[in-house]
Amino acid sequence: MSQLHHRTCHLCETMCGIEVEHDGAKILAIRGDKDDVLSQGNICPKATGLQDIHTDPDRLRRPLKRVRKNPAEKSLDDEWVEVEWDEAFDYAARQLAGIQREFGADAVGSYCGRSTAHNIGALLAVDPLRRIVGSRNVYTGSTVDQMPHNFVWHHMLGHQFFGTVPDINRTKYYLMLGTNPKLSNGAMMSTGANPYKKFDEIRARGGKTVLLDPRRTESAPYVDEHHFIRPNTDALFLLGLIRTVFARGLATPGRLGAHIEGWDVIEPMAARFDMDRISDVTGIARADIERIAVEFASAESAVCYGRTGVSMVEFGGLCQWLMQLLNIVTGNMDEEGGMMFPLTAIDSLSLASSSWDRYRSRVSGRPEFSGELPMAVLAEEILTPGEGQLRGLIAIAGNPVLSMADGTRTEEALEQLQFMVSIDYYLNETTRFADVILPPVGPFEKSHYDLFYHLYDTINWAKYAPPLFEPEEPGHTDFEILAEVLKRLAIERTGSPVRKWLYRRTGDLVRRFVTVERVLALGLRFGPYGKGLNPFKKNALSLKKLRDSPHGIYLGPLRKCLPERLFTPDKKIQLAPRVLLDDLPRLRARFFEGGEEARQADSEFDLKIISRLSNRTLGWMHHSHRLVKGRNPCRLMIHPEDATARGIQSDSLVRVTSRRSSIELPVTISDEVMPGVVCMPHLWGHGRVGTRQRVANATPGVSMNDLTDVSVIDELTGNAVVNGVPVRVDAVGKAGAAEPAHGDETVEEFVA
Ligand SMILES: Nc1nc2c(c(=O)[nH]1)N[C@H]1C(S)=C(S)[C@@H](COP(=O)(O)OP(=O)(O)OC[C@H]3O[C@@H](n4cnc5c(=O)[nH]c(N)nc54)[C@H](O)[C@@H]3O)O[C@H]1N2
Ligand SMILES: Nc1nc2c(c(=O)[nH]1)N[C@H]1C(S)=C(S)[C@@H](COP(=O)(O)OP(=O)(O)OC[C@H]3O[C@@H](n4cnc5c(=O)[nH]c(N)nc54)[C@H](O)[C@@H]3O)O[C@H]1N2
Ligand code: SF4
Ligand SMILES: [Mo]
Repeated sequence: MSQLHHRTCHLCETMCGIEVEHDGAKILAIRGDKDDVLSQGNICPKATGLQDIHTDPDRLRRPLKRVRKNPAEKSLDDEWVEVEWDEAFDYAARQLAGIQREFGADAVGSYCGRSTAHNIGALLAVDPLRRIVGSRNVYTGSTVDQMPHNFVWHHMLGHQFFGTVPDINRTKYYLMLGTNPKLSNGAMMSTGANPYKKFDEIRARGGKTVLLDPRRTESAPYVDEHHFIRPNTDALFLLGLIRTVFARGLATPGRLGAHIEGWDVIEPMAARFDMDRISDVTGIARADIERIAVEFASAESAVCYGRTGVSMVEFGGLCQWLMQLLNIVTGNMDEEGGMMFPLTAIDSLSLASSSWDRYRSRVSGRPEFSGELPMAVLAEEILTPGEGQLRGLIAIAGNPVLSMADGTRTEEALEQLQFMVSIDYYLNETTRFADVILPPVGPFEKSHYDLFYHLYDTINWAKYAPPLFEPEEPGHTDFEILAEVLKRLAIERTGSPVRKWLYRRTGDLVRRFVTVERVLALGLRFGPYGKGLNPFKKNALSLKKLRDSPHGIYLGPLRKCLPERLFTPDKKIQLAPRVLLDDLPRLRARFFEGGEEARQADSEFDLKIISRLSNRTLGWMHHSHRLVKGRNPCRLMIHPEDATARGIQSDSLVRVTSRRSSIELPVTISDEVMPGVVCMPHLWGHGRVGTRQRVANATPGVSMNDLTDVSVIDELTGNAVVNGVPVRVDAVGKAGAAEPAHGDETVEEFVA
């Protein structure tokens, strides 16, 4: 007899409600949950692939331990043996403790990839992980993603996670930069899938949507205006908008006037950037920039939002800052239809700290941010000998060999590690460098609450789902795995019998009494909608209520909350933090003082490559056969003029060469990209020696991050750069016969 289970898809930050139809342990179908408070039945194809992960025989269920052929070094043809959990935990803890005893705390580090953020158990363990390991070598996927957002929120609003979310449900003017919502379904703004439907609603209430992207993306057909913009030049476009807003007398601080610091600096700052030059560099007509500025400032409400195309670029920090400036100087901060702040049911902000430059990385002196260092320094910290060298790593829920810029360097570094523990489902491109792999329970074998992604809600709401299935084997959640490893690490590291006893006792108590459900119950009780210490409070939100509401509970629209909720010591928005102003000369030097021209004259790389999401899938979902069937999407998109100039034809195989490396792939010739720009999907490049993932390896593709360069980062925020990377493209032969269409059509095919 089939039954229905409701939960949230945890694959991306869109947080769609799914309905899982199952018969006992067998999943029959995954559909959109039409009663879900947020997504109302909308989902994307990726969610349906979760059932393949559930059943995939290659998904690890027991710990794997590497048996080295040569004890002195790892080799990719080393054997792996399944071991018992207890042995695996002990082995990991003993090895890591040994490294720390001999070389100090910093010799062991941690890395958390994107799937950590979608996993409440893993998230709850992140703080203890940092504290117990006690190392400065802390890395996360944030610095290959959204760090510029966090950096700007920290400096302007006082907390790295006090994030602004576009009030898409009420805005009258929606200006988007470097985001492709038709494929991504919106990032750092959770709407449920198909946010483009919201564009129709904006139009229906007399509003407008404008998109800037070097590619006429799948989202372009749904907006009122798409403009091509040259990669990495958005900061100038934004300065042009701000300059025009002031020049036309349209700047207004609005309600928050008394709570803004630095207003007077902005107009002269923007006035230093000449409009004609901005137009030349960005490729957008001056009249269009001025018109968009006036429309934006004159709209009843407006919001400017940008995502990975304006964060994973060399001026990512400046872009994120200037977008906030535009919103603020047009009176659209903390206003309906502008940028707003969700009020989450659990106050996750108070659980996280926010800091900058308290210490620096050992080798290249990069500042820490909120206790982490940029991923861009991970490899050098491993490869550079000396005191404090990173020798051991605990890596969780990420695949940096494919996802971090400069994948080959990441491989080189991971191979050199003395010891690596991976907490992951698969023996993949990254975990094959581990010494032990600890696989957590499957995606339906754990409870779910989006502790992190509710921070990007476009409505206030909350939802909880219990596990659907018991683990097939005596499995452990990410929380349990980390708790065990950390307990044993603390015990192993100390010489004191009293401490050993204390750590064992504390660890056992944690394992016994700290459960995700207890933490949630407490968090909800003391959150803004909970009972707190008042047992008589009516209608308070509780875990019990969430359990009884499997489609989630609506907690109201986004509400104004400034200046009260600001985290800055003076309760003012810092419009012009010194550290951001100080980055402007770098932008000027590049585009106003001949920097870009000098680089181009000096370079054999005459094209810029940008990234592209895969339509129907996402990094680790390449393990789902239904999501990857058909033609591999790894094709280089190139403009017809650029193709002709290089003798490239529609059936050509091309070599793309960057300063770092080269890859070969077939082409798609299309005017969907601007001349001078090429584009390809990322997170491919499977089929490597020593991996155990038959589905992903059957459609390998090539890795874009073999081209990207870790020595080029956003100097301000330390974020990796994966858009606008200089490359050369040459035809090298013919690609194989055209394969059947996959979900990565051109826009024309996509819309047809
Ligand atoms: N299908 C699918 N969906 C996903 C994911 C996935 O892997 N697959 N991943 C999820 C994750 S982790 C994230 S972070 C989000 C990302 O969500 P989005 O940021 O909305 O999606 P992207 O496609 O990365 O959008 C970046 C866009 O920026 C453009 N771009 C590149 N360089 C520049 C530039 O210099 N300026 C401007 N203006 N644009 C530029 C690119 O052409 C691209 O269209 O997607 C999430 N959703
Ligand atoms: N060139 C280029 N590179 C990019 C980007 C780009 O636009 N262009 N985008 C960047 C962005 S936005 C992101 S978010 C990153 C994504 O990059 P990563 O964070 O590396 O994400 P995935 O490749 O999806 O790898 C996720 C890993 O987590 C494991 N996993 C899945 N669920 C769980 C779980 O519950 N527990 C544990 N322990 N493990 C789990 C999977 O097996 C897989 O190994 O890529 C970045 N890299
Ligand atoms: S957009 Fe797709 S992958 Fe993201 S949460 Fe919704 S169904 Fe899952
Ligand atoms: Mo991401």
